[in-house]
Amino acid sequence: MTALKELEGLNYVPERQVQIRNEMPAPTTDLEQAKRDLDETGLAIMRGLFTPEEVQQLREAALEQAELEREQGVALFARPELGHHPTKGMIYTHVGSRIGRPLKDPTYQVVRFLVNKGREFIDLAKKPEFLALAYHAIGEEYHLSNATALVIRKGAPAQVLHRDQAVLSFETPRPSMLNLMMALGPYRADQGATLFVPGTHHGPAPRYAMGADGLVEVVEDVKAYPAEMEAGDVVFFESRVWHGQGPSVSDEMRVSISFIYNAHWWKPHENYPASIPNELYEQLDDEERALLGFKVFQHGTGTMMPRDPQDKRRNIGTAELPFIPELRRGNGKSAVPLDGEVEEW
Ligand SMILES: O=C(O)CCC(=O)C(=O)O
Repeated sequence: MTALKELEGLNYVPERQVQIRNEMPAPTTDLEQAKRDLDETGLAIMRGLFTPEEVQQLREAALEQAELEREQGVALFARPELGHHPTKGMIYTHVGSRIGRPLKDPTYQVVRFLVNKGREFIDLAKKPEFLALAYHAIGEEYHLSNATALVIRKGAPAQVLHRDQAVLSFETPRPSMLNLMMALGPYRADQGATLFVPGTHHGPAPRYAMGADGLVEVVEDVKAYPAEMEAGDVVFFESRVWHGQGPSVSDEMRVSISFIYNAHWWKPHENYPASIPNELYEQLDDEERALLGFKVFQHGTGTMMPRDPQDKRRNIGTAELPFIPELRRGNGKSAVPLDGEVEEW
């Protein structure tokens, strides 16, 4: 008899038996090798995916956006010497994080929602090798969770080692997300190259304690290795492997783009169905909308309803819903049947 979980459509993915390696993988141009590295070490570095011109164009676009966000007082940045904001929370775990205009170059700046900030970033998120490794790691349907540019400058402290799926309080047999970091210039240890503890993707999660300086630190005494890369290299890492941004002591900026893809049932970091401008929505094809989380795969997770009778945003992969407001006799509001027609059965 066929086991229920093996029936078509139930997303049964057999677990892979892998030999865990506690060493950094070498950069590779071979996608199959990258898949093996990801399985065995929790990360993989790919080389040769981009021309120098492509890297330069992405770098210029990311840096121009970052500069204008600073100029226009809407930058998400950190300057550790500022300490905690008197009233507001931190951006991620970065001490001295602020939203506004930095009065001097911040040690950390993140440009979020890149998909709203240039067609080239959406095209980049569709790179076949990125999608192949996302599917390989996650093992089922997924969509984009996060698209950011990062600029790290001298004085940036090391980020606390963490797992990207740290919100889960239990171990998972597969990762819920695949993260990648593309180097848009040199990506050396002295510039804060991402640090990894290879082989930690098969658990347990790091434990944390408050250090003498009042900052959170990892209890385990582990060796973390920098993923040093050339411009255009990409490090892919699954959401269970321990990692964190390294400290920068260099006058040369570290510039990178990060994408996270997550399993279709995971709450994404960036809620694109709620956040992308109408103008962009209308330019996207169905494949792109699916990548941004508009597709409903199974069990109705992520179902949308029109926000007003004119709303054009729709799910893909499930029945379209009509606009239905609060209906009370005499409140003057009405529902709008689909296509203006009521089906009677
Ligand atoms: O910037 C990096 O090197 C790593 C970033 C990261 O892991 C994070 O922000 O969670």
